[in-house]
Amino acid sequence: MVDLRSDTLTTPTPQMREAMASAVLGDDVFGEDPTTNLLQERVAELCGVEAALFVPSGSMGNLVSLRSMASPGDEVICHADAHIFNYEVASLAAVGGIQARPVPGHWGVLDPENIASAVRPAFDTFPRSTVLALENTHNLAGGTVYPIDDIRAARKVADEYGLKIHMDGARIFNASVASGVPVAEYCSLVDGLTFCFSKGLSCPVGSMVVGSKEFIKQAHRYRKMHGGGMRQTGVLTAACLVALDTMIDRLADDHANARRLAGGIKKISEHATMPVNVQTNMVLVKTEQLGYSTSEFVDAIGLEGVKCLAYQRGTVRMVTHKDVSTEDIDYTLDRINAITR
Ligand code: TLP
Repeated sequence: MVDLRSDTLTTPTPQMREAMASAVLGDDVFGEDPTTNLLQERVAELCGVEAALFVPSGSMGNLVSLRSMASPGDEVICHADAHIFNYEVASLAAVGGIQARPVPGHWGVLDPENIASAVRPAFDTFPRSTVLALENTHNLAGGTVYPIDDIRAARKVADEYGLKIHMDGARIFNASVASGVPVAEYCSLVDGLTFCFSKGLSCPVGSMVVGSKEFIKQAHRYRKMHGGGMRQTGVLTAACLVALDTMIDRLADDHANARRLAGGIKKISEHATMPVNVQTNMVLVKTEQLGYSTSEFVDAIGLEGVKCLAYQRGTVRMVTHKDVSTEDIDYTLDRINAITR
């Protein structure tokens, strides 16, 4: 079975399991878990920020970050395809009382002009525009990297209109490995960033929120409010420490496999995928080009032992990760070729 549905499917490495078993533990709600404290210090240093906070999931990381930056009645400007707008059960609105203001973008990137025109005038009738949310890499766009110059341009607009910037960097290490831009440089351009250990970095659980001390103090409070205050978290953060040492550089292998997959699919059907936009570990495939609707394709390739996910707009998503080898990619290509109509 080749499982390309998501990099969240990755299971911890033997080294992670060993570290988890022998982790020194304490009660993290008291701030006394030494392993978690060490992880938070190491992450803050790596990101070049004042503080970092371990949270159970990327969704909670985004929610506590945005609640820390915006109040009920405020508006968060984001890409219309943003994960926070499409895949987080409307938590911003339902839990935070915060409205999303989706704006169109191109391959995950927002035009500064579109950001500026989404900012509300300062008049009591309107919601207050307080935050700009960017996603890097951009999931629905197919794992595209937000170019650093575009982030700088967004920062300029944000400063002009007094907006804070939140970055949903669930896969920020994929972005960094692909672009060569250090994670600290991304962090230096935003007010807060969330990233996940539970995706390509292969940890079983956990995400981080990073930023200033003041911001993390707020996020810490919201984490507790949302039931995310956990006790002996060292059993989880021990795996994250191993991930920092062992799982970042190897993401380049996942990216190479994604390019191999996209290149191979293009040979099978010219317009089924766009290798030029395969920048990290995701490949979007237009199944009609292979003679199938998305659900038919998922079923047909599933019978061949390859799992993928039906996505938006007639596409399926295939994600490479540490449990997918180059041989698995070649097997997948062979099977796609065999079933193409
Ligand atoms: N994304 C999942 C699904 O929800 C689609 C996946 O398989 O890709 N931000 C981004 C950009 C994400 O891709 C995800 C997860 C999250 C946030 C939420 O992370 P979790 O699942 O830890 O809450």
